Amino acid sequence: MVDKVIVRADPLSHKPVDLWKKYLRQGRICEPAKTLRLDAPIYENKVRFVCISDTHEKLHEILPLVPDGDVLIHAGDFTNYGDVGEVIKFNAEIGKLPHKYKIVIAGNHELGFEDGEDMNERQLAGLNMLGIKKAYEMLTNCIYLCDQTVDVYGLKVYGAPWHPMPGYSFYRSRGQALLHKWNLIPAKTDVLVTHTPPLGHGDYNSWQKCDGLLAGCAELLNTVEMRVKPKYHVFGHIHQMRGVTTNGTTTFINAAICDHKLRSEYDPIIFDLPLPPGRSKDDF
Ligand SMILES: *[C@@H]1O[C@H](CO)[C@@H](O)[C@H](O)[C@H]1NC(C)=O
Ligand SMILES: [Mn+2]
Repeated sequence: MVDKVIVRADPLSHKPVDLWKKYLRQGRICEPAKTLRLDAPIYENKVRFVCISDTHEKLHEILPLVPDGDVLIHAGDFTNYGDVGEVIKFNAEIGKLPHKYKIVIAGNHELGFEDGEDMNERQLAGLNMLGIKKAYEMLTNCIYLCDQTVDVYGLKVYGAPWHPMPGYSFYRSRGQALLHKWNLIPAKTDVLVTHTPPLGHGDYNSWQKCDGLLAGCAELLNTVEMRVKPKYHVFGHIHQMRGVTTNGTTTFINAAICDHKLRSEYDPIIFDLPLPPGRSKDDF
């Protein structure tokens, strides 16, 4: 029997810059990686994933630029404040895209999406007027994941919104509190979707000083590298670091669409995963 890997909170995780330097000395890797061109042909035996994140109410501006594919992933921050009107607008816009599966997680800007969180009067008034409890229940044109897995074409996609940025929805402190959330990710995950980057990949944040410039989560990196080992890890959050990196095994995708001034600036990022052997897309 194989022992279950247990990831421990790193005592240095509240000092991301020092910790990342230590990890690099210990042989951790972050290198730029290649991506498919957006016009790459789609194959019958491969599932095409199309990744976007941080559209911040600008999805309508990029709708014509989102390439076709089998699975669309949105890694959070589709609104600015989680307002009911913004959510309704996003739901209508994502409904126009052709992908068979559209997977969405929340980001720190989806205020009010966290169960049990204090909502402001305005949010509560808006929701009560509509006679619903939670804004995410209005996401009828996509699959909303919060600490959940969805099976697409026999591949397991897991989504989680947690991040270490205080003062927003889904905030948890670095160390044990975030690790507690990452411990919910099943080991057999093929594609991991989080809002926050892991430490060291697509997380250099020149616009925020509180974390000493590296915004990513060490416990998430350790969970990815030591226990879950997904083929792809998709995230956003640090807009200006949009791009693709690898540690040699897992590919890390920061799929931000907006830049730091919330202009829709960057292209979607795509990748393919082989269909499980003996299956065809029509089986699903
Ligand atoms: C990269 O991540 C994989 C998990 O997918 C892990 O097994 C491997 O050790 C990591 N590589 C490095 C250099 O840390
Ligand atoms: Mn954002």
